[in-house]
Amino acid sequence: MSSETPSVASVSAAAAPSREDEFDIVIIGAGFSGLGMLKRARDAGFSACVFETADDVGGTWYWNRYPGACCDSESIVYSFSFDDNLLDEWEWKSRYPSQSEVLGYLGHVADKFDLRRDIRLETRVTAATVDTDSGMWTIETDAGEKVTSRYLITAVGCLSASQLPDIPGIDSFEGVHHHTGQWPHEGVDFTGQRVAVIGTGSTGIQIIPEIAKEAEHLWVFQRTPNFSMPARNRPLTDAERERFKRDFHAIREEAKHTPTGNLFYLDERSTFDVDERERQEWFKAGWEAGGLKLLFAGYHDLLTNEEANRTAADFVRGKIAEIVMDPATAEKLMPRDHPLGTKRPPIDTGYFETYNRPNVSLVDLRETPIKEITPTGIRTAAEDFELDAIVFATGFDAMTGALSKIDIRTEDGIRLADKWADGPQTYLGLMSAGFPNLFTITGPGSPSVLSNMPVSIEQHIEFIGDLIDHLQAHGLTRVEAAVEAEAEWTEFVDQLASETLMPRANSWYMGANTPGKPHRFLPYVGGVGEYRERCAQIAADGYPGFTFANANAVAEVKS
Ligand code: NA7
Repeated sequence: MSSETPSVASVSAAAAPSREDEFDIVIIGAGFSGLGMLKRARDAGFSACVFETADDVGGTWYWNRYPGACCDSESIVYSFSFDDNLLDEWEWKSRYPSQSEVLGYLGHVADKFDLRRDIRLETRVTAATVDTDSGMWTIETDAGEKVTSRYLITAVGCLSASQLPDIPGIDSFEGVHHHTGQWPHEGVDFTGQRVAVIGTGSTGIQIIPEIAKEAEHLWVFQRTPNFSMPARNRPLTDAERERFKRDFHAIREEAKHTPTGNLFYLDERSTFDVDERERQEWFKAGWEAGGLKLLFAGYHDLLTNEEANRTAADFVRGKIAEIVMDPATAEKLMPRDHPLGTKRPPIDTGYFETYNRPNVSLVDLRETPIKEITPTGIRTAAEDFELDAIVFATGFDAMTGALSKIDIRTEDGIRLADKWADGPQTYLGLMSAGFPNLFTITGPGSPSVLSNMPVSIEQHIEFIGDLIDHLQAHGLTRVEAAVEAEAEWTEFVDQLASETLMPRANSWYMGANTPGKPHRFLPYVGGVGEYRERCAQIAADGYPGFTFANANAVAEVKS
């Protein structure tokens, strides 16, 4: 949008509230998505405002500052790609960036592009109501503000609504207790303390080795053992850093078209195309390379064929048996109730080795469930544990949790949360019928959490930005997902997932970790590259599946 073009809000405004109460675009959240979207909106000449609950930018990297917090995508692909200067001046230190490094990067992005002036920190959006005829949104905050906006874009993150477990007595504990997703800025000193960690997902697997170094004793309360693979994190060499800068665009272009947005390609061979010896060598090479290579650059049928999956799962179980010295503990740490990769696969630094420490014990909650939390500790079916601190690494209401915390509704009182009561319904994970001019960056039904997030986030930002430009260029102000397109997409997302092993686990991908949530596979398994091509084709074809209307919402047109 050129600077001469009147803003969409000024075109449609009936009364004339003060400028700061009326925007072309309101964005919720100032993490990767919100910062990138703000930059894109501003570059296109739109007035935009970001609301952010925290007192600084960073999103998930602001909140998850627990010891050991680290990204599990490699730094070379974990960044914005829209600005060459940004690329040139930023130096990633390690193969996988730590939480503080990513947070520093996002702060730098906000400063470099002067984004902060359009971000209202410490302000939670509580409600957003759309006039379905015009598509205009009214947004309310906990600061008592009320603003209007032509477009509302949620950039709330897929894993931001942290969840405490529903354990009796949880409020009675008198010691130190924190959820990893809301870690105190000043840190927590566990030196000489008796500590419990509940949860062995990606977060638990990162924090457990760190706490074990400080605590007098650490008890890990495990409900489901997890397949974890060594990250093999290390400092980047100068030569690597130089190569990354030199070849960045080619590398990024490549990542955009892979299944996961990382530099992984599935092997063309099936698991049983090769003999046992070759297969073992291949798994070993993946394990030694570190990260998720074994799975995402492995045989192409690992996530679709149960027997194939079992070969890789057996390999990882064998590694657990090799690393953990006590056979009984090793056995308890071996996942047997879900195929490899069907829960979010963690990568770790010394996770299984931690159980060889004399100050670490594993409590298997399948054998001895937690009965209650008491003022002094945790009571299981077998034992009382006296504790100074409890760490809840118990995860998030994933993909829909942060959205459902906002009262998103139409003026007629139809709530998005009610519409999604049996599972989210979206077109491309981007829009939901009945809620015009609302976009959900990395929403349910998009590749999102099955991918390297910045690659997926940038693709959504580009798609949404181009779609809004398209509206502007055609004198249109209202866009909505068509009901039929949404139904087809939702069905397609389900169908694709059902062709894989992914729905076999009680995972947060399935909503299974949140009491009362319907069990539906939430992200799109078709892959980042394939999804990108679909979206590009839809844009090239004039956006079939979306319906458009002009400024006065009189004539609905299909582009
Ligand atoms: P996850 O992956 O949801 O892991 C949460 C863990 O907490 C998992 O082991 C759960 O066991 C466990 N949990 C949850 N509730 C309970 C109760 N009530 N009792 C015992 N154990 C419980 O969250 P993370 O924070 O580790 O990771 C989330 C994502 O953030 C991660 O994948 C990255 O993408 C970043 P369960 O498996 O449900 O039996």
